[in-house]
Amino acid sequence: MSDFQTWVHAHQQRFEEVLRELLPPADIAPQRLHAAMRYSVLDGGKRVRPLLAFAAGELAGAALARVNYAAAAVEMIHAYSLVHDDMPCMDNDVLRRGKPTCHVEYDEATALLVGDALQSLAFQMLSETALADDSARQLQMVKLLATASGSRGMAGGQAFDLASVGKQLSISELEFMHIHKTGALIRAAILLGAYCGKDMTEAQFGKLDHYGKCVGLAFQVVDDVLDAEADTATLGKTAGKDADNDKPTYVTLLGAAAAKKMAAELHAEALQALDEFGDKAQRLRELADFIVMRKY
Ligand code: GRG
Repeated sequence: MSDFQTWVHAHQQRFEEVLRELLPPADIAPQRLHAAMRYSVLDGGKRVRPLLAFAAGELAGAALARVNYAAAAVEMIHAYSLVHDDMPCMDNDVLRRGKPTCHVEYDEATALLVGDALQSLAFQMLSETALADDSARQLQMVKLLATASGSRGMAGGQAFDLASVGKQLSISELEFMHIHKTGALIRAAILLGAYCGKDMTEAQFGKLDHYGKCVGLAFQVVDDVLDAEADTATLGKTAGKDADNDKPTYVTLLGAAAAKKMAAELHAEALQALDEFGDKAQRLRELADFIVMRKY
């Protein structure tokens, strides 16, 4: 295993325990809802957003105990979005993270509540202990996650996505959609990790944010390529859904080769944004490599 793989593996395992502790126990009422929340968050997923938060936290010299809460908040928002996205009123999918989707394993009403409750819990995570050196910064963190996940972020991107089915979008419209639907939360994960640490200059936060914008979009471009080229068993979710649902993607708009080239360009731009940080940004560089080269 490379040093990076060891780092990823150690954080994934450690973070799983953090999530187990932070989620409500399944034997406390309402048991079924709590069990469904744990089912949807635990034992699955690459944990890319938490890993980005941990790497940005390392860069900013943040205490791990703080970043745990910020990363958990982001992962809970992400898990809620997947649960809702899979429901019959949206993407209507039966497989997620290699297991039946929440509404299939439980029922639709429970899946709806799982998303609602995870969203609330995310904001509890960001507000119940001190995560930043001053309260103004922590308030900014709460606002950042709210904006990134709301109608001007992820939920708005999802609305745009639902409205785009069967339509021909321009590249800039597709980019707008994905910067919101997928990119906003990835970008927030990075800044939240960094905000847990020592103050950086606004220019440095700007560089980190630009890195986040590039890897967030690259993540989606690669997702489009994988949806078209990988198989269901490898992805742990249904492959080929975009074409089946007549959704515009980077592959349908540009073709697979140009989409891969775009991912490579975004990767290079992301690395460039980290230039001034030196060795401290090594994990962020490696995560950018992983996001672009991933196979699932
Ligand atoms: C329902 C408000 C609301 C939003 C849904 C994120 C999202 C918005 C929908 C998910 C649909 C989708 C497949 C988007 C493509 C990119 C993406 C977010 C993939 C899933 O993220 P991964 O690959 O998943 O990080 P894991 O399971 O590894 O955490």
